[in-house]
Amino acid sequence: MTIRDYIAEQAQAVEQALSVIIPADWDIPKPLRESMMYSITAGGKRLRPILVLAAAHAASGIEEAERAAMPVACAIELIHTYSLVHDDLPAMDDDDYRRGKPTNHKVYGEAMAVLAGDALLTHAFHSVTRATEHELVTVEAALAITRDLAYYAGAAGMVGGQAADILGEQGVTALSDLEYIHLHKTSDLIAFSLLAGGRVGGAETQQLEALEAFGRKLGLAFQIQDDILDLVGDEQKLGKKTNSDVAQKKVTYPYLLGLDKSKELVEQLTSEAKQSLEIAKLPEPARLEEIADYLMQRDH
Ligand code: GRG
Repeated sequence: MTIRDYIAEQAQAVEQALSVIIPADWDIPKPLRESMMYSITAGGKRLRPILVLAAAHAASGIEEAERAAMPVACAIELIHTYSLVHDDLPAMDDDDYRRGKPTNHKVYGEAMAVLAGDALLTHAFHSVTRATEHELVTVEAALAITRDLAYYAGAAGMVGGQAADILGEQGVTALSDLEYIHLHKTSDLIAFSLLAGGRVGGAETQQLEALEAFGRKLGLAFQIQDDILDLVGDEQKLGKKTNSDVAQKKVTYPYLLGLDKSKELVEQLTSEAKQSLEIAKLPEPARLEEIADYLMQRDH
């Protein structure tokens, strides 16, 4: 199977799991449930959950580990989705479109969008606990994943990166400031995905460290590629407006380094990421390596 087909197949499995992630028998106000489901089912590449599944398989050498990892894969997509809903709010990036559709607050109003984001975030932790229903996932692994999720998605992770971004707006001039923002805002959820997949797959401590490093570098490469696509990408394919960074006077890698150097950096980071993966010596690392190459060449 080609990597494109693999990604498409895994994305479909994730979509299926997400479509029933909120229990049908929970008594939830209708607009809140609708607002949550609107963003959960709005599409997206499902990159982070696919990385969880691929890492679980790579670390265990067992395909069944993908099924065991699905609740954790859904959890990271719930966190990612909440972050997008909140990021699009007028108090933050004030965007009208996301994933090719009107943003959550444009459809359900600001208050419901805030609450839908809150509920998606909370539900992620519920989903992690359900991973223990599969015999491959120990309670210890689920506990470690819960702790990691709180760390990588929280104040020292993605939320911290977003705060640094807002605090530094237009004041960022050093590459190191920009790197801090990207490492936390983007890389942390990707690093978590690799780490969590590794935990489901029973990876050893050193393998977990190498997987985390793989994710961190891959995440940085992914974000720089995102900045590049904002300048030279296709609006149709991206599902959002291009040149938004320029319009918002955002300091990005292409702004600080130029387009060519930024492209070189994406290649360099991808290569470094793959070196970290090699160090992990996983039983079946091929798909993870292919995903790294695929992301470097992505156009959306
Ligand atoms: C509001 C706490 C809080 C955090 C917001 C996600 C985020 C942090 C901001 C969104 C803006 C942005 C460009 C963030 C960097 C991460 C990133 C590249 C998000 C887009 O991820 P994709 O491309 O999106 O995986 P899809 O739609 O494919 O899931």
